[in-house]
Amino acid sequence: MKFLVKDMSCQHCVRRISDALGRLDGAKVITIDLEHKLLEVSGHASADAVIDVIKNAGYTAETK
Ligand SMILES: [Cu+2]
Repeated sequence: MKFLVKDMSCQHCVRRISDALGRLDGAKVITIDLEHKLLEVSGHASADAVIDVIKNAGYTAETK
């Protein structure tokens, strides 16, 4: 699954988002492309669950 996280702007954001997703069952971060604000996640977690976790971490994600 790929997501666009428009407000991910620095390594601090990357860290926060990957930490938050690390606590979501069934989600594994494959890549975080800070330059293009893209996030790739694998696993059985739903896109909605991933978006929720990112939202709770203080960011806005949409499927890409
Ligand atoms: Cu940041």
